[in-house]
Amino acid sequence: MTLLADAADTDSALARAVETVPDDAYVITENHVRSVLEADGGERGSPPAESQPSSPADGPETDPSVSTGTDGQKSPHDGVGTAVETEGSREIDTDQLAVDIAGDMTGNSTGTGEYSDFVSVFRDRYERLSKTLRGRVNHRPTDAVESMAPNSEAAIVGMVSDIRTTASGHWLIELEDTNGTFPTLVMKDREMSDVAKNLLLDEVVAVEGTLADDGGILFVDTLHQPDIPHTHEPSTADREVSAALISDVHVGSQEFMADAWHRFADWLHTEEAAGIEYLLIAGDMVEGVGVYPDQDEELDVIDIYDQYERFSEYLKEVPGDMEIVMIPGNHDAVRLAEPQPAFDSELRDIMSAHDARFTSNPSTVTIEGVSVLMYHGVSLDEVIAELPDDVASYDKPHEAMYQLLKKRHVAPQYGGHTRIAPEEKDYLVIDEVPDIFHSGHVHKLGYGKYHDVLTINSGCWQAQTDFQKSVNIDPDAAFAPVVDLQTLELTIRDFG
Ligand code: D5M
Ligand code: FE
Ligand code: ZN
Repeated sequence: MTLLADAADTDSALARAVETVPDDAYVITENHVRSVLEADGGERGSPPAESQPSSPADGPETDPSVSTGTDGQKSPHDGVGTAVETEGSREIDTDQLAVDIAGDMTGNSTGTGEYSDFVSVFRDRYERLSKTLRGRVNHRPTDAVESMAPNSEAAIVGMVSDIRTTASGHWLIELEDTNGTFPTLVMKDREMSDVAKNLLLDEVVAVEGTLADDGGILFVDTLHQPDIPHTHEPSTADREVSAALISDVHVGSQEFMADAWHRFADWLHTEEAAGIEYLLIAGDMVEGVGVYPDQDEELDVIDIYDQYERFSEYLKEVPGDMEIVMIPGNHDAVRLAEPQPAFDSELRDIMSAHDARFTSNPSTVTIEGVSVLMYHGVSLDEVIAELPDDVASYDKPHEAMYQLLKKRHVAPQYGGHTRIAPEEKDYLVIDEVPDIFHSGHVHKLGYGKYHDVLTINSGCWQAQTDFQKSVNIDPDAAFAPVVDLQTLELTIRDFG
Protein backbone atom coordinates (compact mmCIF):
# COMPACT_ATOMS: atom_id res chain seq x y z
CA MET A 1 0.00 0.00 0.00
CA THR A 2 2.75 2.41 0.93
CA LEU A 3 4.58 1.72 -2.28
CA LEU A 4 1.46 2.34 -4.32
CA ALA A 5 0.55 5.49 -2.45
CA ASP A 6 4.02 6.89 -2.95
CA ALA A 7 4.13 6.08 -6.65
CA ALA A 8 4.17 9.00 -9.06
CA ASP A 9 0.82 7.93 -10.47
CA THR A 10 -0.92 5.75 -7.92
CA ASP A 11 -3.88 4.83 -10.11
CA SER A 12 -1.87 3.68 -13.07
CA ALA A 13 0.65 1.89 -10.86
CA LEU A 14 -2.21 -0.01 -9.23
CA ALA A 15 -3.74 -0.86 -12.58
CA ARG A 16 -0.46 -2.20 -13.89
CA ALA A 17 0.28 -4.09 -10.69
CA VAL A 18 -3.05 -5.88 -11.08
CA GLU A 19 -2.14 -6.68 -14.67
CA THR A 20 1.22 -8.17 -13.75
CA VAL A 21 0.01 -10.58 -11.10
CA PRO A 22 -0.21 -14.13 -12.31
CA ASP A 23 -3.70 -15.55 -12.84
CA ASP A 24 -3.36 -17.89 -9.88
CA ALA A 25 -2.42 -15.17 -7.37
CA TYR A 26 -4.95 -14.21 -4.72
CA VAL A 27 -3.19 -11.14 -3.42
CA ILE A 28 -1.05 -8.40 -4.83
CA THR A 29 2.25 -8.57 -3.02
CA GLU A 30 4.94 -6.02 -2.44
CA ASN A 31 6.94 -7.74 -5.16
CA HIS A 32 4.29 -7.27 -7.79
CA VAL A 33 4.12 -3.60 -7.00
CA ARG A 34 7.86 -3.23 -6.96
CA SER A 35 8.23 -4.90 -10.33
CA VAL A 36 5.83 -2.38 -11.82
CA LEU A 37 7.54 0.58 -10.18
CA GLU A 38 10.93 -0.68 -11.23
CA ALA A 39 9.77 -0.99 -14.81
CA ASP A 40 8.92 2.70 -14.48
CA GLY A 41 12.56 3.42 -13.90
CA GLY A 42 12.59 3.22 -10.12
CA GLU A 43 10.73 6.35 -9.17
CA ARG A 44 11.42 5.72 -5.52
CA GLY A 45 14.91 4.52 -6.16
CA SER A 46 18.15 6.36 -5.68
CA PRO A 47 21.27 6.14 -7.80
CA PRO A 48 22.93 2.78 -7.18
CA ALA A 49 25.85 4.30 -5.30
CA GLU A 50 23.56 5.69 -2.65
CA SER A 51 21.65 2.49 -2.24
CA GLN A 52 24.69 0.96 -0.60
CA PRO A 53 24.99 0.95 3.14
CA SER A 54 26.61 4.27 3.84
CA SER A 55 29.60 2.93 5.65
CA PRO A 56 29.55 -0.25 7.63
CA ALA A 57 32.05 -0.25 10.44
CA ASP A 58 35.56 -0.82 9.18
CA GLY A 59 36.79 -3.11 11.83
CA PRO A 60 36.37 -4.44 15.30
CA GLU A 61 37.59 -1.19 16.84
CA THR A 62 35.26 1.04 14.87
CA ASP A 63 32.11 2.42 16.41
CA PRO A 64 29.58 -0.26 15.56
CA SER A 65 26.63 2.11 15.60
CA VAL A 66 26.92 3.12 11.97
CA SER A 67 23.68 3.73 10.18
CA THR A 68 23.32 1.81 6.98
CA GLY A 69 20.93 2.26 4.12
CA THR A 70 17.71 4.23 4.03
CA ASP A 71 14.22 2.84 3.94
CA GLY A 72 12.48 2.94 0.63
CA GLN A 73 15.58 3.03 -1.49
CA LYS A 74 15.68 0.87 -4.54
CA SER A 75 17.90 -2.01 -3.84
CA PRO A 76 18.96 -5.25 -5.45
CA HIS A 77 16.68 -7.27 -3.20
CA ASP A 78 13.57 -5.68 -4.60
CA GLY A 79 13.05 -8.54 -6.98
CA VAL A 80 12.57 -11.24 -4.35
CA GLY A 81 9.95 -13.85 -4.89
CA THR A 82 11.41 -15.03 -8.14
CA ALA A 83 14.99 -15.96 -8.82
CA VAL A 84 18.19 -15.37 -6.97
CA GLU A 85 19.53 -11.87 -7.22
CA THR A 86 22.53 -11.65 -9.51
CA GLU A 87 22.64 -8.02 -10.51
CA GLY A 88 25.01 -5.66 -8.76
CA SER A 89 28.47 -4.32 -9.25
CA ARG A 90 30.19 -7.59 -8.60
CA GLU A 91 30.73 -10.85 -10.32
CA ILE A 92 32.27 -14.03 -9.01
CA ASP A 93 34.31 -16.32 -11.19
CA THR A 94 32.53 -19.45 -10.02
CA ASP A 95 35.17 -21.68 -11.58
CA GLN A 96 37.56 -20.54 -8.88
CA LEU A 97 35.33 -21.47 -5.96
CA ALA A 98 36.71 -24.35 -3.93
CA VAL A 99 34.72 -26.05 -1.17
CA ASP A 100 35.37 -29.38 0.46
CA ILE A 101 33.35 -30.81 3.33
CA ALA A 102 34.54 -33.30 5.95
CA GLY A 103 32.74 -34.86 8.88
CA ASP A 104 29.29 -34.74 7.30
CA MET A 105 27.35 -37.52 9.02
CA THR A 106 24.15 -36.99 7.04
CA GLY A 107 22.78 -40.34 5.97
CA ASN A 108 25.25 -42.20 8.19
CA SER A 109 23.31 -42.15 11.42
CA THR A 110 23.44 -45.64 12.87
CA GLY A 111 22.42 -44.89 16.45
CA THR A 112 19.31 -46.52 17.82
CA GLY A 113 19.82 -45.29 21.38
CA GLU A 114 20.71 -48.76 22.62
CA TYR A 115 23.28 -49.32 25.34
CA SER A 116 25.71 -50.73 22.77
CA ASP A 117 25.65 -47.41 20.90
CA PHE A 118 26.87 -45.62 24.00
CA VAL A 119 29.67 -48.15 24.37
CA SER A 120 30.83 -47.68 20.78
CA VAL A 121 30.61 -43.88 20.76
CA PHE A 122 32.58 -43.62 24.01
CA ARG A 123 35.12 -46.14 22.77
CA ASP A 124 35.59 -44.16 19.58
CA ARG A 125 35.91 -40.89 21.48
CA TYR A 126 38.44 -42.41 23.85
CA GLU A 127 40.46 -43.97 21.09
CA ARG A 128 40.69 -40.86 18.97
CA LEU A 129 41.35 -38.38 21.76
CA SER A 130 43.76 -40.62 23.65
CA LYS A 131 45.86 -40.92 20.50
CA THR A 132 47.00 -37.33 20.82
CA LEU A 133 47.66 -37.78 24.55
CA ARG A 134 49.47 -41.12 24.53
CA GLY A 135 52.66 -39.61 23.17
CA ARG A 136 52.86 -37.18 26.07
CA VAL A 137 52.71 -39.62 29.00
CA ASN A 138 53.85 -43.18 29.52
CA HIS A 139 50.41 -44.38 30.48
CA ARG A 140 49.12 -47.72 31.74
CA PRO A 141 45.58 -49.07 31.62
CA THR A 142 43.64 -48.42 34.84
CA ASP A 143 43.60 -52.11 35.84
CA ALA A 144 47.39 -52.24 35.49
CA VAL A 145 47.74 -49.12 37.65
CA GLU A 146 45.64 -50.87 40.29
CA SER A 147 48.20 -53.61 40.65
CA MET A 148 51.24 -51.31 40.73
CA ALA A 149 53.30 -50.99 43.91
CA PRO A 150 52.39 -48.12 46.28
CA ASN A 151 54.34 -44.88 45.78
CA SER A 152 55.25 -45.73 42.19
CA GLU A 153 55.04 -43.23 39.37
CA ALA A 154 52.09 -43.82 37.08
CA ALA A 155 50.22 -42.21 34.22
CA ILE A 156 46.67 -42.67 32.96
CA VAL A 157 44.82 -41.55 29.85
CA GLY A 158 41.14 -41.53 30.65
CA MET A 159 37.75 -39.97 30.31
CA VAL A 160 36.59 -37.85 33.24
CA SER A 161 33.84 -40.02 34.76
CA ASP A 162 33.46 -38.03 37.97
CA ILE A 163 34.82 -34.75 39.25
CA ARG A 164 34.31 -33.14 42.64
CA THR A 165 36.09 -30.87 45.06
CA THR A 166 37.05 -32.24 48.46
CA ALA A 167 36.23 -30.41 51.71
CA SER A 168 39.72 -28.90 51.63
CA GLY A 169 39.33 -27.67 48.03
CA HIS A 170 41.34 -30.29 46.17
CA TRP A 171 40.01 -31.92 43.00
CA LEU A 172 39.03 -35.54 43.06
CA ILE A 173 38.88 -36.72 39.48
CA GLU A 174 37.90 -40.24 38.51
CA LEU A 175 39.28 -41.37 35.17
CA GLU A 176 37.83 -44.14 33.06
CA ASP A 177 39.42 -46.07 30.24
CA THR A 178 38.36 -49.22 28.42
CA ASN A 179 39.62 -51.35 31.34
CA GLY A 180 38.00 -49.64 34.32
CA THR A 181 38.24 -46.51 36.46
CA PHE A 182 40.87 -45.04 38.77
CA PRO A 183 40.68 -42.09 41.20
CA THR A 184 43.18 -39.23 40.96
CA LEU A 185 43.71 -36.14 43.10
CA VAL A 186 44.79 -32.68 41.94
CA MET A 187 45.95 -30.51 44.84
CA LYS A 188 44.36 -27.08 44.86
CA ASP A 189 47.60 -25.13 45.13
CA ARG A 190 49.23 -26.90 42.20
CA GLU A 191 49.53 -25.17 38.85
CA MET A 192 47.30 -27.69 37.08
CA SER A 193 44.37 -27.01 39.36
CA ASP A 194 43.72 -24.27 36.79
CA VAL A 195 43.08 -27.00 34.26
CA ALA A 196 41.16 -29.12 36.78
CA LYS A 197 38.64 -26.37 37.44
CA ASN A 198 37.87 -26.17 33.72
CA LEU A 199 37.24 -29.86 33.19
CA LEU A 200 33.86 -31.20 32.14
CA LEU A 201 32.53 -34.70 32.53
CA ASP A 202 33.37 -37.12 29.69
CA GLU A 203 36.31 -35.19 28.30
CA VAL A 204 39.54 -37.12 27.77
CA VAL A 205 42.71 -36.14 29.67
CA ALA A 206 46.10 -37.56 30.58
CA VAL A 207 47.63 -37.42 34.06
CA GLU A 208 51.00 -38.31 35.51
CA GLY A 209 51.79 -38.62 39.18
CA THR A 210 52.62 -40.78 42.16
CA LEU A 211 50.49 -43.49 43.71
CA ALA A 212 49.51 -43.07 47.37
CA ASP A 213 50.97 -45.16 50.21
CA ASP A 214 48.12 -47.60 49.87
CA GLY A 215 48.23 -47.44 46.05
CA GLY A 216 44.53 -46.53 45.94
CA ILE A 217 44.75 -43.04 44.44
CA LEU A 218 47.07 -41.18 42.10
CA PHE A 219 48.43 -37.79 43.23
CA VAL A 220 48.65 -35.80 40.03
CA ASP A 221 51.80 -33.89 39.02
CA THR A 222 50.85 -33.05 35.45
CA LEU A 223 47.47 -32.87 33.75
CA HIS A 224 47.11 -32.63 29.97
CA GLN A 225 44.17 -31.89 27.72
CA PRO A 226 44.42 -32.88 24.04
CA ASP A 227 44.49 -29.14 23.23
CA ILE A 228 45.69 -27.35 20.10
CA PRO A 229 49.46 -27.54 19.61
CA HIS A 230 51.26 -24.19 19.69
CA THR A 231 52.91 -25.18 16.47
CA HIS A 232 49.67 -25.05 14.51
CA GLU A 233 50.11 -22.90 11.44
CA PRO A 234 46.84 -22.01 9.74
CA SER A 235 46.47 -22.40 5.99
CA THR A 236 45.48 -19.42 3.88
CA ALA A 237 43.93 -18.94 0.48
CA ASP A 238 46.26 -18.21 -2.42
CA ARG A 239 44.05 -15.52 -3.91
CA GLU A 240 42.19 -12.51 -2.59
CA VAL A 241 38.85 -13.88 -1.42
CA SER A 242 36.73 -13.50 1.71
CA ALA A 243 33.96 -15.30 3.57
CA ALA A 244 31.11 -13.87 5.62
CA LEU A 245 30.30 -15.97 8.68
CA ILE A 246 26.84 -15.60 10.17
CA SER A 247 24.34 -17.63 12.20
CA ASP A 248 21.02 -17.45 14.02
CA VAL A 249 18.94 -15.70 11.42
CA HIS A 250 15.67 -16.75 13.10
CA VAL A 251 13.35 -15.93 10.21
CA GLY A 252 9.75 -16.37 11.36
CA SER A 253 10.33 -14.68 14.68
CA GLN A 254 8.71 -11.31 15.27
CA GLU A 255 12.17 -10.15 16.30
CA PHE A 256 13.89 -11.17 13.05
CA MET A 257 15.61 -7.98 11.86
CA ALA A 258 14.47 -7.85 8.23
CA ASP A 259 15.73 -4.32 7.58
CA ALA A 260 19.19 -5.15 8.83
CA TRP A 261 19.16 -8.27 6.66
CA HIS A 262 18.22 -6.21 3.60
CA ARG A 263 21.12 -3.87 4.30
CA PHE A 264 23.49 -6.80 4.63
CA ALA A 265 22.26 -8.44 1.43
CA ASP A 266 22.37 -5.12 -0.44
CA TRP A 267 25.87 -4.48 0.75
CA LEU A 268 26.99 -7.89 -0.53
CA HIS A 269 26.09 -6.62 -4.03
CA THR A 270 28.42 -3.65 -3.76
CA GLU A 271 31.95 -3.27 -5.04
CA GLU A 272 33.22 -3.10 -1.49
CA ALA A 273 31.97 -6.61 -0.85
CA ALA A 274 33.11 -7.99 -4.20
CA GLY A 275 35.70 -10.27 -2.62
CA ILE A 276 33.16 -11.99 -0.37
CA GLU A 277 32.48 -15.13 -2.34
CA TYR A 278 31.42 -17.40 0.51
CA LEU A 279 28.63 -17.23 3.05
CA LEU A 280 28.69 -19.70 5.93
CA ILE A 281 25.58 -19.97 8.07
CA ALA A 282 26.04 -21.83 11.36
CA GLY A 283 22.47 -22.81 12.19
CA ASP A 284 19.11 -21.42 13.32
CA MET A 285 17.99 -20.32 9.86
CA VAL A 286 14.44 -20.05 11.17
CA GLU A 287 12.79 -19.51 14.53
CA GLY A 288 11.16 -22.94 14.40
CA VAL A 289 8.15 -23.99 16.41
CA GLY A 290 7.90 -25.36 19.92
CA VAL A 291 11.58 -24.91 20.65
CA TYR A 292 11.03 -23.09 23.94
CA PRO A 293 7.92 -22.68 26.11
CA ASP A 294 5.69 -19.77 25.02
CA GLN A 295 7.76 -19.30 21.89
CA ASP A 296 4.59 -19.25 19.77
CA GLU A 297 3.59 -15.91 21.26
CA GLU A 298 6.51 -14.31 19.43
CA LEU A 299 6.12 -16.05 16.08
CA ASP A 300 5.58 -14.02 12.98
CA VAL A 301 5.23 -17.10 10.75
CA ILE A 302 3.55 -20.03 12.46
CA ASP A 303 4.19 -22.87 10.04
CA ILE A 304 7.70 -24.24 9.98
CA TYR A 305 7.71 -24.82 6.21
CA ASP A 306 6.43 -21.30 5.65
CA GLN A 307 9.34 -20.11 7.78
CA TYR A 308 11.79 -21.85 5.47
CA GLU A 309 10.00 -20.42 2.43
CA ARG A 310 10.38 -16.99 3.96
CA PHE A 311 14.02 -17.64 4.86
CA SER A 312 14.63 -18.73 1.29
CA GLU A 313 13.22 -15.43 0.02
CA TYR A 314 15.62 -13.51 2.25
CA LEU A 315 18.48 -15.69 1.15
CA LYS A 316 17.68 -14.91 -2.48
CA GLU A 317 18.65 -11.32 -1.80
CA VAL A 318 22.23 -12.51 -1.44
CA PRO A 319 24.23 -12.48 -4.72
CA GLY A 320 23.35 -15.60 -6.67
CA ASP A 321 26.93 -16.56 -7.43
CA MET A 322 28.02 -16.71 -3.79
CA GLU A 323 28.87 -20.13 -2.44
CA ILE A 324 26.68 -20.80 0.60
CA VAL A 325 27.18 -23.52 3.21
CA MET A 326 24.58 -24.19 5.90
CA ILE A 327 24.47 -26.38 8.99
CA PRO A 328 21.36 -26.71 11.18
CA GLY A 329 20.88 -25.41 14.73
CA ASN A 330 18.51 -26.17 17.59
CA HIS A 331 15.68 -24.09 16.08
CA ASP A 332 15.85 -25.89 12.75
CA ALA A 333 13.61 -28.71 11.58
CA VAL A 334 16.09 -31.55 11.99
CA ARG A 335 16.64 -33.80 14.99
CA LEU A 336 17.80 -31.88 18.04
CA ALA A 337 20.37 -34.41 19.22
CA GLU A 338 23.94 -33.79 18.05
CA PRO A 339 25.42 -34.56 15.62
CA GLN A 340 22.51 -33.07 13.67
CA PRO A 341 22.18 -34.32 10.10
CA ALA A 342 21.84 -31.74 7.33
CA PHE A 343 18.44 -30.43 6.23
CA ASP A 344 16.36 -33.10 4.53
CA SER A 345 15.47 -32.99 0.85
CA GLU A 346 12.16 -31.24 1.40
CA LEU A 347 13.87 -28.37 3.21
CA ARG A 348 16.74 -28.34 0.71
CA ASP A 349 14.22 -27.96 -2.09
CA ILE A 350 12.80 -24.92 -0.38
CA MET A 351 16.27 -23.42 0.06
CA SER A 352 17.58 -24.53 -3.32
CA ALA A 353 17.98 -21.16 -5.03
CA HIS A 354 21.74 -20.76 -4.57
CA ASP A 355 22.65 -24.37 -5.04
CA ALA A 356 23.84 -24.07 -1.45
CA ARG A 357 25.63 -26.88 0.32
CA PHE A 358 23.93 -28.47 3.28
CA THR A 359 25.95 -30.39 5.80
CA SER A 360 25.65 -31.69 9.34
CA ASN A 361 26.22 -29.87 12.61
CA PRO A 362 29.16 -30.02 13.19
CA SER A 363 31.12 -30.18 9.93
CA THR A 364 34.49 -29.04 8.72
CA VAL A 365 34.17 -26.93 5.61
CA THR A 366 37.37 -26.16 3.74
CA ILE A 367 37.14 -23.13 1.52
CA GLU A 368 40.10 -22.17 -0.64
CA GLY A 369 42.30 -24.35 1.56
CA VAL A 370 41.15 -22.73 4.82
CA SER A 371 39.36 -25.18 7.10
CA VAL A 372 36.39 -23.90 9.07
CA LEU A 373 34.92 -26.01 11.84
CA MET A 374 31.25 -25.07 11.86
CA TYR A 375 29.34 -25.97 15.01
CA HIS A 376 26.03 -24.36 15.98
CA GLY A 377 27.00 -24.02 19.63
CA VAL A 378 24.36 -25.49 21.95
CA SER A 379 27.06 -26.90 24.25
CA LEU A 380 28.30 -23.36 24.89
CA ASP A 381 25.33 -22.79 27.22
CA GLU A 382 26.61 -25.70 29.27
CA VAL A 383 30.26 -24.66 29.13
CA ILE A 384 29.25 -21.20 30.31
CA ALA A 385 26.98 -22.56 33.06
CA GLU A 386 29.52 -25.06 34.41
CA LEU A 387 32.87 -23.33 34.12
CA PRO A 388 34.06 -20.30 36.09
CA ASP A 389 33.00 -16.88 34.76
CA ASP A 390 36.53 -15.78 33.98
CA VAL A 391 37.01 -18.59 31.46
CA ALA A 392 33.53 -18.82 29.92
CA SER A 393 30.83 -16.17 29.84
CA TYR A 394 28.18 -14.90 27.46
CA ASP A 395 30.15 -11.68 27.09
CA LYS A 396 33.12 -13.56 25.66
CA PRO A 397 31.59 -16.51 23.81
CA HIS A 398 34.81 -17.09 21.85
CA GLU A 399 36.58 -17.91 25.11
CA ALA A 400 33.98 -20.57 25.87
CA MET A 401 34.81 -21.91 22.39
CA TYR A 402 38.51 -22.02 23.37
CA GLN A 403 37.52 -24.51 26.04
CA LEU A 404 36.04 -26.77 23.36
CA LEU A 405 39.26 -26.50 21.36
CA LYS A 406 41.30 -27.51 24.42
CA LYS A 407 39.04 -30.51 24.92
CA ARG A 408 39.11 -31.23 21.17
CA HIS A 409 35.39 -31.93 21.35
CA VAL A 410 32.46 -29.67 20.52
CA ALA A 411 30.06 -31.13 23.12
CA PRO A 412 31.96 -33.19 25.67
CA GLN A 413 29.34 -33.71 28.34
CA TYR A 414 26.65 -36.37 28.05
CA GLY A 415 23.38 -36.30 29.91
CA GLY A 416 23.29 -32.57 30.49
CA HIS A 417 21.62 -29.72 28.66
CA THR A 418 23.10 -30.62 25.27
CA ARG A 419 21.37 -33.58 23.70
CA ILE A 420 23.77 -36.00 22.12
CA ALA A 421 22.86 -38.99 19.99
CA PRO A 422 25.18 -41.95 20.34
CA GLU A 423 26.52 -43.07 16.98
CA GLU A 424 29.06 -45.69 16.04
CA LYS A 425 31.59 -42.92 15.63
CA ASP A 426 31.94 -39.74 17.71
CA TYR A 427 31.37 -37.03 15.12
CA LEU A 428 31.78 -34.37 17.79
CA VAL A 429 35.50 -35.00 18.26
CA ILE A 430 37.69 -32.24 16.80
CA ASP A 431 40.08 -34.51 14.93
CA GLU A 432 41.96 -32.01 12.83
CA VAL A 433 42.93 -28.57 14.10
CA PRO A 434 40.74 -26.14 12.16
CA ASP A 435 42.03 -22.81 10.83
CA ILE A 436 38.77 -21.15 11.85
CA PHE A 437 36.21 -22.24 14.45
CA HIS A 438 32.76 -20.77 13.74
CA SER A 439 29.78 -21.02 16.10
CA GLY A 440 26.64 -19.12 16.99
CA HIS A 441 23.71 -20.02 19.22
CA VAL A 442 24.45 -17.73 22.18
CA HIS A 443 23.53 -14.65 20.09
CA LYS A 444 26.64 -12.83 21.27
CA LEU A 445 29.40 -11.60 19.00
CA GLY A 446 32.88 -12.60 20.08
CA TYR A 447 36.14 -13.35 18.33
CA GLY A 448 39.76 -13.99 19.09
CA LYS A 449 42.61 -16.36 18.40
CA TYR A 450 43.47 -19.44 20.37
CA HIS A 451 46.85 -20.92 19.40
CA ASP A 452 46.33 -19.35 15.99
CA VAL A 453 42.84 -20.77 15.49
CA LEU A 454 40.61 -17.84 14.56
CA THR A 455 37.55 -18.33 16.76
CA ILE A 456 34.32 -16.55 15.97
CA ASN A 457 30.87 -16.49 17.48
CA SER A 458 28.79 -14.67 14.95
CA GLY A 459 25.91 -13.17 16.96
CA CYS A 460 22.42 -13.22 15.43
CA TRP A 461 19.81 -11.43 13.30
CA GLN A 462 17.14 -11.46 15.96
CA ALA A 463 16.44 -8.61 18.36
CA GLN A 464 15.95 -9.37 22.05
CA THR A 465 13.10 -11.79 22.75
CA ASP A 466 10.88 -11.65 25.83
CA PHE A 467 12.71 -14.61 27.29
CA GLN A 468 16.07 -13.00 26.72
CA LYS A 469 14.79 -9.84 28.33
CA SER A 470 13.63 -11.81 31.36
CA VAL A 471 17.08 -13.33 31.88
CA ASN A 472 19.05 -10.26 30.84
CA ILE A 473 20.51 -11.63 27.61
CA ASP A 474 21.40 -8.64 25.46
CA PRO A 475 21.96 -10.09 21.97
CA ASP A 476 24.52 -8.79 19.48
CA ALA A 477 22.34 -8.61 16.40
CA ALA A 478 22.98 -7.82 12.74
CA PHE A 479 26.76 -8.08 12.63
CA ALA A 480 28.52 -9.87 9.82
CA PRO A 481 32.04 -11.07 10.58
CA VAL A 482 34.02 -11.20 7.34
CA VAL A 483 37.27 -13.16 7.11
CA ASP A 484 39.87 -12.39 4.47
CA LEU A 485 40.90 -15.93 3.57
CA GLN A 486 44.27 -14.84 2.28
CA THR A 487 45.36 -13.19 5.53
CA LEU A 488 42.79 -14.57 8.02
CA GLU A 489 42.11 -10.98 9.05
CA LEU A 490 38.68 -10.40 10.47
CA THR A 491 36.45 -7.40 9.86
CA ILE A 492 33.14 -6.94 11.63
CA ARG A 493 30.41 -5.25 9.60
CA ASP A 494 27.49 -3.75 11.42
CA PHE A 495 24.07 -3.68 9.74
CA GLY A 496 22.04 -2.89 12.83
O1 D5M B 1 19.32 -19.40 21.98
C1 D5M B 1 19.92 -18.16 22.14
C2 D5M B 1 20.52 -18.05 23.50
O2 D5M B 1 19.51 -17.79 24.46
C3 D5M B 1 21.18 -19.33 23.99
O3 D5M B 1 22.27 -18.94 24.81
C4 D5M B 1 20.11 -20.04 24.77
C5 D5M B 1 19.30 -18.91 25.31
N1 D5M B 1 17.85 -19.11 25.33
C6 D5M B 1 16.98 -18.48 24.51
N2 D5M B 1 15.72 -18.81 24.82
C7 D5M B 1 15.78 -19.65 25.87
C8 D5M B 1 14.82 -20.34 26.66
N3 D5M B 1 13.50 -20.19 26.50
N4 D5M B 1 15.29 -21.12 27.66
C9 D5M B 1 16.59 -21.26 27.87
N5 D5M B 1 17.55 -20.64 27.16
C10 D5M B 1 17.16 -19.85 26.18
P1 D5M B 1 18.74 -19.95 20.62
O4 D5M B 1 18.38 -21.36 20.92
O5 D5M B 1 19.79 -19.83 19.58
O6 D5M B 1 17.56 -19.10 20.32
FE1 FE C 1 19.82 -18.98 17.79
ZN1 ZN D 1 20.60 -21.83 18.77
